[in-house]
Amino acid sequence: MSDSYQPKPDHKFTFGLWTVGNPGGDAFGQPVRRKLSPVEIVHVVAEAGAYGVNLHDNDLVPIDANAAECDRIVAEFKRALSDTGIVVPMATTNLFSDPAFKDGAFTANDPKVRAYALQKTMRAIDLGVELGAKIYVFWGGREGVESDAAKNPLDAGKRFREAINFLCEYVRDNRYDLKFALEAKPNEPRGDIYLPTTGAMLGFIATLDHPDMVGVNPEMAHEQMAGLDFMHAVAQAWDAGKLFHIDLNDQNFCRYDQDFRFGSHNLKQSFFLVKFLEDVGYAGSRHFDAHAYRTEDAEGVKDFARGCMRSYLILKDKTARFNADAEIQALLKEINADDPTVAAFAGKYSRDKANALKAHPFDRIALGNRGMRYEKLDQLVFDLLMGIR
Ligand code: GLT
Ligand code: MN
Ligand code: MN
Repeated sequence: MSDSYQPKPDHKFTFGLWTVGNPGGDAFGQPVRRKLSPVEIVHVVAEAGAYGVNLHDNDLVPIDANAAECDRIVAEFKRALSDTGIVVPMATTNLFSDPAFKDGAFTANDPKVRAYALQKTMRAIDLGVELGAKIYVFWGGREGVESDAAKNPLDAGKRFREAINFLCEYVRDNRYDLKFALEAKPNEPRGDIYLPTTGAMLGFIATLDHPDMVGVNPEMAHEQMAGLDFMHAVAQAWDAGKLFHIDLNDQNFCRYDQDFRFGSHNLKQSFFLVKFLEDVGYAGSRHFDAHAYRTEDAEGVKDFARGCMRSYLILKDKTARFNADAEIQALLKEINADDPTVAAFAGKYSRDKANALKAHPFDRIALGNRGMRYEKLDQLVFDLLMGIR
């Protein structure tokens, strides 16, 4: 593999313990790979050249571990971090695996489950902060329904809001340097999950007591499951100042949660996403929330991890080529050219401006006849991505 695509810590590439550690079980079949310990995963990720690992509380500490076991596991894990230089930029809570959460966590109908979810999350926040995390993700995989007879979405929304408000206060009270990032998903494992898209999350954040502490963690495959353009969701989050974290992966549109290697499926969408992140100067983690195909062994897992980062770096290189390509840039300039005959109408409203615009003659037929040259532009992008230019 070419050296120019070698990952470095500055690239901020991270993997979840649950991603590289995924043993390949699915709804129809057993695991196919040995379960790696958190310490082993840290070494795999470090050898692949990543910057960090992210974790759920129970990726590291089993849900039924006692205090002494917990201390031992955390100490061993910290040693692996310091041996390798791997950091933990993000942490989260597993509020979906245990049967206690079968009807949700913060939105569960049983108030004891809701209280337990808060307790588990406060403890997991303490652990994440201890490990150095600055971002705390909330993915509510069980926060939904199969039947709307079971739960009123207004109640669910109120409960979710109360939980996030409570936890924001907990972080403030403890003076933790921690921000929250909400991750949307349309369905799976619930039939329908509340707040199913990044756009829905952004609307919800505005209703919180401390909206400044809360942003989003958009996941590529989750928007694609809903048939949406991921880069547009990311752009809206960026515009709102809410792109606190990002989950990169890939998948076929409108299917189950495939979590494929980044760059493995939708080449152009992946390119425009990388281009967006690089052009705006997104400085957060590039987290790969994906896993190796079930066909792979331990070596295939390494191929998967290296492949995610390599594809990102290749697409970053393509971004630089796109931005430096004289023909593409000339075409973009032509497409976006200002028109002095209407320049006076742009920008802020004034009554004079509105009156002048209302009186302005437009050649509607000519507007409709203009060719936009997008076919040519898009083919240039294709040629560039294929290495022809
Ligand atoms: C789970 C889910 C991911 C979330 C993780 C964080 S866990 O694997 O599919 O999209 O980001 O809870
Ligand atoms: Mn996913
Ligand atoms: Mn995710």
